[in-house]
Amino acid sequence: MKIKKSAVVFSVIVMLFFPLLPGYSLPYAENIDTTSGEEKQEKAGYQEERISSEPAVISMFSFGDNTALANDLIDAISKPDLKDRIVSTTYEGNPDQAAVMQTSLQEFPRSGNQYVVLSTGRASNIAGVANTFSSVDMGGVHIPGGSPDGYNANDVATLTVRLDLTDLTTDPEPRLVFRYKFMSEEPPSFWGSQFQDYFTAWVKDSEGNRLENIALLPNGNPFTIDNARPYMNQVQGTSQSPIAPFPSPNDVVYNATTGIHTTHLDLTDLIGQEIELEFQIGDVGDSVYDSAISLICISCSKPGWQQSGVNRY
Ligand SMILES: [Ca+2]
Ligand SMILES: [Ca+2]
Repeated sequence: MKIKKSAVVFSVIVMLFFPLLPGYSLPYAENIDTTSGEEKQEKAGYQEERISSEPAVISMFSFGDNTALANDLIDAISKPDLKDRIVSTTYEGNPDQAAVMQTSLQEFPRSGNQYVVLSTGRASNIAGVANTFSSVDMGGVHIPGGSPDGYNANDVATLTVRLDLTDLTTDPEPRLVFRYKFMSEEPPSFWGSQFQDYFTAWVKDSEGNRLENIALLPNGNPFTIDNARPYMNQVQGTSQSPIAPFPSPNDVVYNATTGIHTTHLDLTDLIGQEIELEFQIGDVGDSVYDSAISLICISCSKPGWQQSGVNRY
């Protein structure tokens, strides 16, 4: 079944990193982004046929206890001031969809020596060049209606850290910061399609209820294939045989990447409670063809990052 699916890969690279809280200097500048229905529908403009619309394996089961993996991932990207507040970590998904990386790719790691990749494919296989086509059905977690657009999500990888903010103070203003890059094999053929792979970072309350997605593009929209398009290299050709402009540096298998984005969350209103931060990546519409390599950058606490999301953060 996997073989019949001729099409596109996608993947997402998320580079996260958390400096945090007390003692953390507020933003200067740096950054930003420069590279720049559940029913299958053939849309005008498709340059290649995409045959599968459902994952080979619909799985909503757990992949078992991933506590050790979750701890490794969060530990790799957390600043000391964040580590002091960690209550617990969890990872849900195929374990091969997440990895701590040290190989220099896409300007990661930054000031530290490692970063984390969350992918809808195999996280350890992201290195390459844009015209390397790679796509994997990981038989991963399926979430009906799980994408920001309400489409079914497949090969979902979710990393969550629970933080204790009970003794946080307002001087200096407490902030949660992370940096990331979104990459995909979906462009260019599936821009304007239903294959809206996504990345979200939800702040959740102590009960685990989602409060707000704080991984937002500069215009305030969530990270999906179409939303991110204006912030990605405008790759040409097809998704399986892309042509320049490629991501710069051209060192991953993804056809298009955003620049590095930074989210700053003012924690003042959350003082006195425990919260969760949930990072999630998903394939949408199908789950094949991604040779996932997602990077998450961690552990470099470099103050002065200008936020690229909406101003309230
Ligand atoms: Ca996809
Ligand atoms: Ca996949």
